[in-house]
Amino acid sequence: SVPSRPRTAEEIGALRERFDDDHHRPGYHLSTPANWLNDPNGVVQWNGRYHVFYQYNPGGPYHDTIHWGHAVSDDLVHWEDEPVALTPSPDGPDRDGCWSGCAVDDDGRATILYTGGRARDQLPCLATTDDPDLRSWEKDVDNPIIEDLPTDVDLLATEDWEGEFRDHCVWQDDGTWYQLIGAGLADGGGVVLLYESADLRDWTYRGPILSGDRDTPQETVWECPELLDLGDRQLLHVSNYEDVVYFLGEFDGDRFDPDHRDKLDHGDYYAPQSLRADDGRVLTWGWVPEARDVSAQWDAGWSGTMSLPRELSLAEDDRLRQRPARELTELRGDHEHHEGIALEGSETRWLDTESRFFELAGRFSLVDADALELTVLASPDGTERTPIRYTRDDLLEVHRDRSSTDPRATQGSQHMRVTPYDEPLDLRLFVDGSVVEIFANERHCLTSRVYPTDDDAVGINVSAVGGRVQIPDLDVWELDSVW
Ligand code: DQQ
Repeated sequence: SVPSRPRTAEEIGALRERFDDDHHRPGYHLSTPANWLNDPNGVVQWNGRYHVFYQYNPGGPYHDTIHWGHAVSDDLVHWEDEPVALTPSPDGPDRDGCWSGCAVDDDGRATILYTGGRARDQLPCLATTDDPDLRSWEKDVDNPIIEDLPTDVDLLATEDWEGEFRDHCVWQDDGTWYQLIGAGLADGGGVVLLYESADLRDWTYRGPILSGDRDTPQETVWECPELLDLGDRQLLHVSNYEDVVYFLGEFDGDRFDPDHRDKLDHGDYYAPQSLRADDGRVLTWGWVPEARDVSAQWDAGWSGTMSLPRELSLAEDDRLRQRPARELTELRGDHEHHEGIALEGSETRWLDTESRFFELAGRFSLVDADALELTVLASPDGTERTPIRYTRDDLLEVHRDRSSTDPRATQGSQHMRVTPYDEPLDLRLFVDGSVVEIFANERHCLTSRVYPTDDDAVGINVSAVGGRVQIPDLDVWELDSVW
């Protein structure tokens, strides 16, 4: 007999126990109780509580018939599983999936705009709730609320879709609602389209606010656009199938004029979404996909996790600042502290901490060395290890060739440039089961997935490469689980 699907928050939460012995499961990153997770959706602080919904397939660890999963937190650190919030309606325009969307406050009523998928259509849908816990949602009888693709722009049609047209960022300004939708253009290039409305239901198409380079293959579609007001400047980010690209610049109400472009994260990170907290902070989560093949995901029984919540703001030089949310220091447990570590030649120093669940914070200076290596998840004989290398060329590289002996784990290195900075390099690193999330100089992020097989792959060491290295401060804290 087929077991009935868990429905209450308790039943859903109980699914987690199945993975208690899985040392690749994140302990303090927001994750699904089981099965598949991708994009964060509808992130909002509502009645003081933080809600993160997410693309969820309760049927298995693969992307299909997407629902909206739901987790809630009082402190941004500890999370509770909630019942599934949105389920595809068999006769509805979201029959094949409730795809990504956002939540807004419509004069006291929580309202979601999301993409409904049915056959070759993907069109905007709306749902509302008066439930203070945001558990039960009512879909609008007039869904899809935008019934047709815009006609004065030629959108890319594919084998799967009438037009690549999805994902929503919605805000209100002076009584008018504005909406961004991600899309692809028929003659090439991703694009962000602007709509406006008086009531969140009747929408008028205004035009593209920014489009991508039509000759760059990975710019075919821009998914999950989001516009953030960072005070003096605005930030627009889009996910282009490979990376999350952000632009800093100015939005004049019609067009976005960018003057700086970079990636929000240089590793395994996609389709982020942000909320404006009651205290004014912009807090952002991104989907951290797996970097192992589908058979390994199937065996694991779960796939995907969220990044840590990140605080986004403008730095003094008007560039983007990204820091882990300050609340995360609550998780800090056993602590190891060092001052003035000096290493020479190819000297290696092992730390006392042995863990898969920790935060490391330090400052690192290449005195005359070519590089330094901070190695995590190292087995005692070094068979498995993940070196994070900081080089004289201002690169930070995560080397995954030795991270796992499992051939199903993705190998190869990931890297990012860590300028501008003031020496020494300031690093905060979070290791959580199979997640390595790095913040450099409170600006640049790289999130990586690694899957050591050895239960003893818990060592941490630092070493110099070809010269002297100084580490003025180094702290390691073991971190608790948040579920
Ligand atoms: N994921 C959703 C889409 C979005 C994509 C489907 C980005 O709405 O474009 O699960 O990862």
